[in-house]
Amino acid sequence: MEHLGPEPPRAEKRCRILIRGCQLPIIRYELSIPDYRYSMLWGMSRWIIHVDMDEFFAAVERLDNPALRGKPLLVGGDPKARGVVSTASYEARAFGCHSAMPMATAVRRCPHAVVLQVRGQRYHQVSEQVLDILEQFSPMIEPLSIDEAFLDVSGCERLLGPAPEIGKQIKQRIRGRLGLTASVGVAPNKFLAKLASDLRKPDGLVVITKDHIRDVLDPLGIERLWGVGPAAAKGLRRLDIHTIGQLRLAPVELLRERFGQVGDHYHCLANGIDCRPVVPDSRTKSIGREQTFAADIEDMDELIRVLLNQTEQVARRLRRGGLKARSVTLKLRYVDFTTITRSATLTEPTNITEVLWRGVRRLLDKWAARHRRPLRLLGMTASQLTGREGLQETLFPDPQRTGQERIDEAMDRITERFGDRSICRGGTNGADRK
Ligand code: TTP
Ligand code: MG
Repeated sequence: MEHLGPEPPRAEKRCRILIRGCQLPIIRYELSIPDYRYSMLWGMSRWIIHVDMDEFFAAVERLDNPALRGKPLLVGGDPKARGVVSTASYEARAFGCHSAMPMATAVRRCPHAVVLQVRGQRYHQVSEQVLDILEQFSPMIEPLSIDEAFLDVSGCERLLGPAPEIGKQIKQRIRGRLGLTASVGVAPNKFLAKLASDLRKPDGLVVITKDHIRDVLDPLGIERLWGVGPAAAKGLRRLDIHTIGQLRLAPVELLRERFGQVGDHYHCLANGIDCRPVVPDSRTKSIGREQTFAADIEDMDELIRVLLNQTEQVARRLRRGGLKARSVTLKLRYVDFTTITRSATLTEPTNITEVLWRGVRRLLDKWAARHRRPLRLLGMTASQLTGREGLQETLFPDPQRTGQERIDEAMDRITERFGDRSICRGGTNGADRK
């Protein structure tokens, strides 16, 4: 773990600010910040973690084929069809290959590289597994792209330990459960956390504490500021501003004059201030799992085992996100790639494994009775999601249902502690069950 910079002198002042009628002690930093709100939010002492998987597509390819270990990999489009590089492994980067470069150029630079096609579905599957792990640490997760996410772990310390320790645990769990490495940044806000995760790639863990912000930021080039693209960087250089330190010292009026409101934003970022909250992915409309089989499957016991396992994972994900689903969908793909879906609406929204399973199992049985054929893909999705707050509690709770909830809780605890494969229901190890 790396803490950056020496202890600088603290320039802060404690004051009291009235927020919605309650007095909160707030530390206001003595900076020339145009908007007072920034210092208010800053005083609230958040801990944000940014997780970014290392050489993601290439790492997944290596995971699935250990013979690729140590070899330079280029994952992307066909060099003959003007394809571009999606990921260059670190071995290939040593030869000057990088993302978004024409594959033909990359192959010229590193002729002995293994060129692999993008397998989007597989990367999404692993991405989901990473999110599953992150959800074990905080419900406040904002996925940014296929291989990175923010977590707000403020307030999790009592349960999980200090934020840097949580960052370390996240890395360990991703490595232990998935065999992949992630770079993690831990800091008081999103901008600094994202910057931190990028400072010691691969397999890094960088913590930026409030006291070290200037030491970390000042020497960095302005292009490291989140949101400063090539055009803005050019504009700043024209003002003779090349480093974040120089930007911090530039008069905010000058920045405002040159860049409008964005000038204020640059000024705040250069001072290490970013009050943007972590926004959990509220766009989630459904949660699903699917599996493409290496060899087509017709055997019902086997299909039931796969489907029950998927249902357990989906139900667990719902419970962790505080969500309930009103409908379930079964997805089936035949050998000739024809894909069909079958949906059912449940009597009430639920995240109980048993109830979701009954719904999806009924759909599978109905399909099997009339159309049973070998399958190359099987999947299930829970949709029409509702948060807990939108649901009415039943006046007289069904005793069987609360029993099932207790079973789910116990299984979730075991899974969280020992991993996905540590415990399974009767049906998932071959026995049929209705
Ligand atoms: P990145 O996190 O930017 O890159 P990376 O994970 O390959 O490498 P690093 O160790 O530096 O984080 O992007 C994540 C994935 O997104 C990457 O593996 C492939 C995909 N991607 C593209 O398809 N095209 C692109 O131009 C970039 C930058 C990424
Ligand atoms: Mg990455």
